[in-house]
Amino acid sequence: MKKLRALCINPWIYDFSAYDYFSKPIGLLYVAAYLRQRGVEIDFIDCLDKHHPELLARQGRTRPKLRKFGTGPFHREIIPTPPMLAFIPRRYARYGLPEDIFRKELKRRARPDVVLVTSFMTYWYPGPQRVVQLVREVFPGVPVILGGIYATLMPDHAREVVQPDYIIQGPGEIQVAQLLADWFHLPELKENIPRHIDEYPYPAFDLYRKLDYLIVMTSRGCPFRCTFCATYKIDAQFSQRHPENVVEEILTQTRRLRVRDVAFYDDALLMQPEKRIKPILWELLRQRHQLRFHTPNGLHGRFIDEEMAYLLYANNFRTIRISLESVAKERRRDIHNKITPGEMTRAVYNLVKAGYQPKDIETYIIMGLPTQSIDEVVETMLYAHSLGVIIRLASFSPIPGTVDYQRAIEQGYFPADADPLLTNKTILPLFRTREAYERFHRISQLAHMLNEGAKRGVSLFHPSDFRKALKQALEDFARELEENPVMEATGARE
Ligand code: B12
Ligand code: SF4
Repeated sequence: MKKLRALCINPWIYDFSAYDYFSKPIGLLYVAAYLRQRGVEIDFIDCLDKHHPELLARQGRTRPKLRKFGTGPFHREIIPTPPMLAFIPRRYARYGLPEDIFRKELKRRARPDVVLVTSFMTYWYPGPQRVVQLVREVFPGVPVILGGIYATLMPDHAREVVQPDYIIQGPGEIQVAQLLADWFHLPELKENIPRHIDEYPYPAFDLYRKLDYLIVMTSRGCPFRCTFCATYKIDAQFSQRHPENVVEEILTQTRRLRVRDVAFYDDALLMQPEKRIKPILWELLRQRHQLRFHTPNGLHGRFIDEEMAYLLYANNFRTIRISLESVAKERRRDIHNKITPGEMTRAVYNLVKAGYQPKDIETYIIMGLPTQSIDEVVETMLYAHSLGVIIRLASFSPIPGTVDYQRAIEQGYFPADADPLLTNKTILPLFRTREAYERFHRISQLAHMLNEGAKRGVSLFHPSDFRKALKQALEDFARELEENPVMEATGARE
């Protein structure tokens, strides 16, 4: 019997900036592995593949530019900025393979039975939109299914703008298999439905010709409900895998795929530590591996006790990011007190005791929330800096269905029918002015200065001096703008 052939595609990123910081479409790779296990023939194009031979040839390179731990820049092509984003003095680009290489990739394939396209950030929808257009040109009549985060959060928008034949919201493995079973009369695709995430096959990272790092998930979803976060809309349940299964995946996949770096994508990696992550880390330690681990998504610092800190250090966790978000009391209520300043201090203390230097630890601080003052952001930055850790400012991106999205609309910050492009984190979506962009840009510069100090083990400012300096800088800037409006129109910045 002829096998069903599915072509899986990870689209380009359209944005002001993008960097391969442990970025892989693990959701699509889970779906691909699940279908493959049930007999579907899988083909794969990743528009963000940095190792594509033709791309490398064009760049005159034999290997992509790689920085630390396999991360590195994507290939970039400047494109016209969408008019609604024109007030941002930066260049807009498509990141990933040049379009003609992607087109060739499509053309050199036999016609698939179905095309599966994933999606990530809501404001990256031009990526899936363009992919679907090109797929339709090359394979007219082949059904296209869109899944992933944008499709889940904004299905109506996706239906209208991307126009796939079908949209799947939420976890895709079982849903897509059932759909294909019905479309192609393949009842076997509906058999052996897993009841737990441990029963899913490992994501199909082997579809890459070359891999620089592996992504692993020990859980799906998150038990918290922070007001700015959409995780509960993407995967309503919080489920964790069995520790043995996770260790087995890490060891076999890294060996098979020859990678040394492993990043976790979990939203709540440290949750229920005694039952989950600690047994995983003890077992990994016992295996005397040579791996390096990374947690680009923020960790819950509350769970970093002495034992956890020891296990992270001993297992060679090289990227440690803790979500602090804000030290303001009322904000902490919104994030369900997932960490208090005291707990953050204790986490850093334990990590340093285990062997890290404060500068090895990074912390996420959120900015640009509805009603959030600059003072709140600065206070939080100063607090983090006083611990000697590196500040990572995360600008708020309003996500449909979240409390903060609703608040932003009700308080008049954001139009209810806004184009998702206006949720781009770079533009400070609630303000959407060049002036707000410049103001926050200054705060980012200050964070950069503090970080330069922290990297040298120096606390750059005494808090009260710093506060004064910051206020002065902002006032000076506002005055300059008033006195010299020409500034507004100049200085296109990268
Ligand atoms: C890991 C992660 C990151 C990583 C990077 C990941 C990457 N690929 O580049 C890091 C930490 C760097 C990151 C950064 C940011 N992130 Co982030 N991130 C996530 C996270 C935690 C996991 C995504 C993921 O891979 N999940 C795992 C897989 C298994 O799930 P999945 O992709 O949903 O796939 C399933 C289904 O969707 C479906 N599916 C997927 N594809 C397909 C395709 C088909 C055909 C089908 C049928 C089904 C299907 O099946 C899959 C398996 O069940 C999500 C939260 C979440 N829980 O989703 C936030 C999330 C995507 N991030 C978010 C945000 C806000 C950000 C930042 C803007 C934060 C900031 N302010 O700086 C930055 C922006 C980064 C940038 N480059 O611009 C938001 C999205 C906002 C938006 N507007 O869309 C999310 C939803 C979190 C939130 N706050 O609610 N992020
Ligand atoms: S803890 Fe993190 S993943 Fe969980 S709801 Fe809050 S922000 Fe989202």
